[in-house]
Amino acid sequence: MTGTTKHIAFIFDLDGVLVDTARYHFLAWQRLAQELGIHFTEKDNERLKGVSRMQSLQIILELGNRQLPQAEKEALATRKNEWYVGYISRLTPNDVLPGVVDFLESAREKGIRLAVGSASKNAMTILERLAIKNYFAAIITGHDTTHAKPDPEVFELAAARMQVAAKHCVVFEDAAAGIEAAHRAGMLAVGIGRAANLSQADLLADGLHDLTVERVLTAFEKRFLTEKNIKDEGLHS
Ligand code: B16
Ligand code: MG
Repeated sequence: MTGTTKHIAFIFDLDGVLVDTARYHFLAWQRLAQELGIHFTEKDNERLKGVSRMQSLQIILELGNRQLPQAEKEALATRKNEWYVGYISRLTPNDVLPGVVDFLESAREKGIRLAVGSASKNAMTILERLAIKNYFAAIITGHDTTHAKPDPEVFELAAARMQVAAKHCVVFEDAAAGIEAAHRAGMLAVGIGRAANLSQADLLADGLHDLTVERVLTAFEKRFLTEKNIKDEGLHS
């Protein structure tokens, strides 16, 4: 894309896009499942990606055919989270996924606004541990939303905070529910990872190391902008 891109925003999911915290979620959930006598595998863990904490617990309880009162479920989710917080306290800037910092730098140089849209209530801590928090003009976490992906709330909120129109936002997501949320918000969706369930994405890449900002902007132009509205909306200077 030529000209400036100051009215465009990139919104990144956290787990699976900027950092791989899924293995820590797995370790903590597995520990809880073991205590409950429920068999829980890495394959089962795939179903928890992008899913909220309470929904994740519900999936595990269903695997074990168990029903528990709400208060007990909340206590279990809190226990799991304490273990998880212990694991992520060991994160360092070396845990940022390959290509992320270069990609963020390149986008920032082009004047693109950057945000995080994550289901995690631990997102702020994780971004601080990774030392990448300052790249983002908006950080929306599980504390800010009431509806989980595929509801578009998290991405709509990110766009509103940045004062960028939804149609000018691009979402980077590793979970099918996140791709659906992006589309429901009227945003372009870039699928990150190899999962077969990302087939709805507008563009696919193994990771940000496998992508350039230019390639994303080309897909963005193709999808959303005709030559006419590029001129009308002043996206090019
Ligand atoms: P927490 P994302 C999601 O992060 C994880 O993929 C998912 O496995 C987790 O259950 C969810 O956050 C909630 O996390 O327990 O820390 O609030 O992919 O939306 O960045
Ligand atoms: Mg994710």
